[in-house]
This record gives sequence, structure tokens and C-alpha cells, in this order.
Amino acid sequence: MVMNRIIQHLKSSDHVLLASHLSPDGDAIGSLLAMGIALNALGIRTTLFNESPIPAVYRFLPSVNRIRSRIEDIHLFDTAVILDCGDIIRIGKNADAVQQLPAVVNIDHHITNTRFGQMHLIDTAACATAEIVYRIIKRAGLFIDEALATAIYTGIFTDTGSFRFSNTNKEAFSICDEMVARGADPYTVAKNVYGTYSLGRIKLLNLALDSLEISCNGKLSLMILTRDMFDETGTRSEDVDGMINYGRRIRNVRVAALVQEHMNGRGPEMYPKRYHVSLRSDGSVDVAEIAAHFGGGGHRDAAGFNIESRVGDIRKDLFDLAEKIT
Ligand SMILES: [Mn+2]
Repeated sequence: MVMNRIIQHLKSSDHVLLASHLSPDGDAIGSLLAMGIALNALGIRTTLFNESPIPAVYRFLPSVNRIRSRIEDIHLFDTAVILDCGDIIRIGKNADAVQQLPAVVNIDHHITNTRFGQMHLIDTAACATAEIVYRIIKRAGLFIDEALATAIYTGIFTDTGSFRFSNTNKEAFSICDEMVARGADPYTVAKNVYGTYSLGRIKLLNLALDSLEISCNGKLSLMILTRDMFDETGTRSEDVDGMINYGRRIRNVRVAALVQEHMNGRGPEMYPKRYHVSLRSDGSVDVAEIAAHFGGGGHRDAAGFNIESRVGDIRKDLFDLAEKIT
């Protein structure tokens, strides 16, 4: 059985690199921390890695300070475990080097997973990668303490949109029930995840809403955030988290798109610029398919892609696409 083989492999590893995706969400961070705690309990040496800064709302998580944003020496590691990434490039600029390691374990729940690495634990029916990590912890027979419970709970709580999204399954409730019994505090997690916002973030939300447009047929909403808007409000990419849901909740809208200009690698008037496009659907449209068309990936209801283009062209592409939504 694959899971036993992976656990055996990890136990025989010398030093394991654990990594999750750029611009991490609660599942990327929760499953990373949970896996780190679990492997340490098994006596395995680990280094936790995420290239992006950890969003303020997740800094309350136990042992979050263990996450490094740089890999000092890739040769220290004999195994990498990649969590919550549909493609290994999602870990950032170290992807090539990590892929060269003797063993890469791919643990994920995205339908667009490219099946990179030598060992896979991919379950697209899992509500979160944290659900798969939970199963590993159970299989390994580990005791679940408060830190582990909080990490798993946060992964599931955030990836299901607080048990509202279509990936909310029976396991989401049964695992979270057990995590609360093990010391995870729902109020503490919710208070931090939906905590206070900076003034800049609210001003950025104002600009995002001001940019809102709807396609002719009313089925697609579009918001655009430029680098200037981030500069003006003193915000970063992490502050965009959740804003797309305003576009998604408009009546009759089936697909919400949010375009944000990349923060790095820009000359003042350089074209084309780099953008990240996030897509959310109400469940009736497969946005992973749309994202894949542009070289991205994700889930049926939540996906995204990167593109080098001009805002006007992206806007036209998306509105053309909207007309095809039946
Ligand atoms: Mn996830």
C-alpha cells in the first residue's frame, strides 16, 4: 500500500525537506506544519520551507517560525515532501533543484495534479491536503497533540471556506471534531483567520470593488488589481485573499475572475507584464479546465493561472470566454 511505503521511506530518510506552494493559504501552511510535527514525532529530521512570507493571519499557528523562506543547501536533503501543489513549480524557484533529489513525495488533492515525483498520495476527493496528512498521521499511529490538531483543523477549516465550499465532505466534520477533542480551539482559529484587517487592505478592497465589471451575459465577474493599487495602499498579494468571493457572490455570476499584477520583475513601463488570474465558480463551470487552458491548474471550483500579457487582452479573453458559458 502506497501510504505504508511512503511512511517506511520517510522513516529511512536522513533529512526530509517539506515544502508547500507560493502565496500559501491555510491548507498549505497547516499541512506543512502538521507534516513537520508528525515526522519529528517519528524521529525524522525535517526542514520546513515556503518561499513566500507567511500571511499575518496564520502566524498564530504553533511552530510556524520553523518555516524557512530559503533553502541554504539542497544537498542536505535526501527526500522532499511536496504538499498541496498541483505542480512542483508551485513551490517557486527551487523547484528544479528539488526535483533532482533522490526521492520526491507528492501529497495533494488538486484535480490538475501533474503526478510529479516518485511517490504520490493524491486524492481529489479529499477536502484539503490536511485531510490526507491526517490519514498519514493515523496510519503511523501518532499521538495528536494540540499543535498537530490546530494545524490540521486550520487546513480543513480554511480550504473548505469554513465548511461552506463544495469540497466540504463528511471527513471535514469528523476530522475537525476529533481535532477539537485533541485541543484545537475553533474560536482561536476563526478569530485569527478572520482577524482584524489593516486599513490598507480595506482600501485595496475598495479599489478591487471599484474595478468590478460583469460580462454582457452576466455570467462572469472581473476585478483587476494593479501594482499601483498595491503601492498606493501599502498592501501585498496576501491582502487579496478572499476578495474574489465578492465577485462570486453576485447573483447569476457563475465564474468570478480576479486579475492581479505580479509584484516582482517589473520595469516601470515594461510590457507585457506578469499577472496572476484567480478563478472561482459557483460549481456549474469547471474553472480548473479554463485555468489549464492557460497553463494553470486547481480545483473544479477554484483555480488559477499566470500569464504575461496586457490587462486589456486578459480582460478580452475572459469576456470572450464568458460568452461560451451556457
Ligand atoms: Mn488545499
